[in-house]
Parts: sequence; structure tokens; C-alpha cells
Amino acid sequence: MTAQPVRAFVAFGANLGDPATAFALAVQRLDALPDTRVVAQSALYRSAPVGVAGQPDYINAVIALDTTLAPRPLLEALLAIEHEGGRSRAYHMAPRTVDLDLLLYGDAVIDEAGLQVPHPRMHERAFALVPLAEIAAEAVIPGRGPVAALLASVADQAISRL
Ligand code: PH2
Ligand code: MG
Ligand code: MG
Repeated sequence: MTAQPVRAFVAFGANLGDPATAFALAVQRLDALPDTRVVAQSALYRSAPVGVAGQPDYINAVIALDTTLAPRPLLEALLAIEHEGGRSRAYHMAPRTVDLDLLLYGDAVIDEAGLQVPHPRMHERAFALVPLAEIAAEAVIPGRGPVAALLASVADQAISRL
């Protein structure tokens, strides 16, 4: 029996190096994962750093996947793609060449070490919600509600489509 694919959403963020190239590499690597297909990618957005001061602006985007990978192997694949993209972890919230965060995995709610889905802060971040709404206007964040309804609450956060 073949497992039914799950629609998952991955956030891309970068504020060092060449974000557009890192994004293209991430999309290509995600699409090449076993039993995984990239079904949509948002535009790139420039956003002011949230939760950290004195850093360059971020380039953010969201990628939609259909996958039969379970959440933990998918997370491990994201970390491997970050590693390939030159991600170093000098300190918490350090500027980075590529950050790939699992936002949503179908309607799953997961709270395990290193793996929290929905991403626990996505509902309050324009840099996640705006690109997500672009490619999945109907998306619902389990426990938080429709993405479209959450956009108004982040309207004060600086973000612009490139
Ligand atoms: N990522 C963070 C912290 N702050 N701010 C923006 N604008 N974009 C990000 O991707 C981002 C952030 C931690 O991962
Ligand atoms: Mg992040
Ligand atoms: Mg991350």
C-alpha cells in the first residue's frame, strides 16, 4: 500500500550570502527528496528582522510540498539542505545563509524535541504568513485558524515582495 501524500509547507529565510541562489538550491533539493514533490513556491520577500536587532534584512519565502516522508525524516532533510547551503550556527538567531523551518505538515500537531508543528511562532510572523497566504490562501494553522484571518494581526510588520 502506498501512503497518501501530505501537503507540507516549509519556510525559507536567509540574511547572509546570496539568498536567491540559496532559495533555488533549496527548492531543487526538496523536489529531489524521495517521495516528495514541490508543488508551489512563493515569491521572495524582504522583511525586517523579527526578534533580533542589528542584522541585515531577511529574504523570506514559503515552499509547498507533497510528500510521503514522515515529519521527522522531512525535518532531517531540511537540516541536511541547510548544511549543504553553508548554514552555521554561531549563536541563537545568528545571521544565516539558509534557514528551512517546517511550518505545517497537513493538519498534524506535533510537539517533540526539535520538532514542533505547526511552527510555534508562525501565526505572529508576517514573514511566514504573507508568503504562505500567497501560495495557499485557504491554509489553516491547527489551533490558530485560517492564515487569511491572521494576516491583519501582522500588518504592522515590514515586508515587501521582491
Ligand atoms: N528568522 C528568525 C528570526 N527573525 N526575521 C525575519 N524577518 N525573517 C526570518 O526568517 C527570521 C527573523 C529565526 O529563524
Ligand atoms: Mg527560523
Ligand atoms: Mg530554523
